[in-house]
Amino acid sequence: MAADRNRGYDMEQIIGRFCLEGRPLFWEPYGSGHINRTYLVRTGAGRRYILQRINRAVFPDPVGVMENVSAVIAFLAARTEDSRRCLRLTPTREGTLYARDGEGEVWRMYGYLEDSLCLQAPERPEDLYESAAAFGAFLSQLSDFPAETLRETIPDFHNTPHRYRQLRAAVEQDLCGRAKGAAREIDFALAREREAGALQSLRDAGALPTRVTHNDTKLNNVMLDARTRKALCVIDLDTVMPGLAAYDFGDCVRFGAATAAEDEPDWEKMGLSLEAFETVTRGFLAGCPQLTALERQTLPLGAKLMTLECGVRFLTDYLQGDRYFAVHRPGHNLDRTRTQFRLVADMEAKWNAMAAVTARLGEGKN
Ligand code: ADP
Ligand code: GN1
Ligand code: MG
Repeated sequence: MAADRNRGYDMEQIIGRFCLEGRPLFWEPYGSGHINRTYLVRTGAGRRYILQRINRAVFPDPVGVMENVSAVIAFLAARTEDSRRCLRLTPTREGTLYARDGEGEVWRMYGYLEDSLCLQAPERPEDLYESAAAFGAFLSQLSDFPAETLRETIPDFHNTPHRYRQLRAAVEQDLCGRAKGAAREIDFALAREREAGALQSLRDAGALPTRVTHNDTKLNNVMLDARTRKALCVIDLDTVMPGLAAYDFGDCVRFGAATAAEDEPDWEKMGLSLEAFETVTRGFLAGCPQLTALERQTLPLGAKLMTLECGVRFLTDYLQGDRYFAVHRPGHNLDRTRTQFRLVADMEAKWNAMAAVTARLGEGKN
C-alpha cells in the first residue's frame, strides 16, 4: 500500500496530486497491458480510477503523448452526449492533465469506466463484432480530426521495413546469444521481408489515404458495457497517429480472430478462424463504411502484415533481452513470436478465402 514495491514510487504522494472524489484508500497494479504501468485506485467515496505511468523507454516524449491523448479525448467527447462512451482524464490539483514526478516520470489518471468489461479473448462472436465496429467507428469519427496536429509518439510505428531493419540489427548484435535458438523464427521472418514492405510502399506512393488511426486495436483496448455487451469506449490512445485503415483492421484480426492467445506456449494451437475473420470484417466495415475500394482490397494484407510485424517485434525484443514488452516468464517473447508466425502461415494457407470474404462484404460499397 505504501509504495510500488518494484520501483519504490511514492504512490500516496503521486495519487495525492490528482483531484479525486474522496480520499484514496487503496491501490493495486491492474490490467494486462505490455507497456505502461497501470493501477486501480479506490477512494473512500466509493469512486474508482485508473492511474498510469507512461513508459518512457517506449514513449520518449510522454508530454507529447498526453497532448495527443487529451486532444483526441476532447474531440470525441464533444461528439457524444454519453460520458461513459469516452475516456475522462482526471486533472491534477494544479489543473494539468498529467503529473510529472521528481524523476521526470509522467502519470495520468482516468475515471474508471464502471459496469464495463475488458476481454482478453472474445467469449462470443458478438464481442468481436462489437470491438471491430468500435475501432472502425473510431477511424470514422476521427476522419475530420486535424491529423497534422498529432505528434508521432513512436516514429515509424507500423513501418514494417523499419521493423525488419531493427530485427536485422538485433540478429547481428545477438546481445544475449539467443539468435541460434531462434534460427527458425529468424528464417521465417527474413523469407517474407520483401512482401512485408507492401503496405509501406502503397503508403509512400500515396495510393492509400492517410487516416488518424489507433494503431493498437487489440480486443483488450475496447471496453464493453457489462450489461448490454455493446462496445462502450476505445481506450489506450497512446499510439493514435496518422496511419492506414489496414493497420487497425489488421491488428484487430491478429488478436481477435486468432484461435489461441498471443502468448500461448503450445503454438500449434494458433491459427486464423475464418469465421472470426468474417466477423471482424463485418464489424469494421459497419463502423467505417467510407473505406475506398483499394483500402478494402488491402484489408487481408493488413491482417497478414500486422501479424508478421508484431512477430518481428517480439523476436527483436527477445534477441535484445526483453527490454520493450513486459515479460512474465523466460522465453515469453519467443512464445509470442511463434504464435504470430504460425498465424501468418495459416493466413497464407487461407489467403484466397480471406480475400473472398473482404470482397463479398465490400460488395455494393463505393
Ligand atoms: P497498456 O498501454 O499498458 O495496454 P491500457 O491503457 O490499455 O494500457 O490499460 C491497461 C488495462 O487497464 C486495460 O486493458 C483495461 O483493462 C484497464 N483500463 C484502462 N483504462 C481504463 C478505464 N478508464 N476504465 C476501466 N479500465 C481501464
Ligand atoms: C503493446 O500496450 P499494449 O499491450 O496494448 C504494443 C502493441 C503490440 C501489442 C502486442 C506501444 O500493446 O504495438 O501490438 O503490445 N504497444 C506499443 O500485444 O508498442
Ligand atoms: Mg492496452
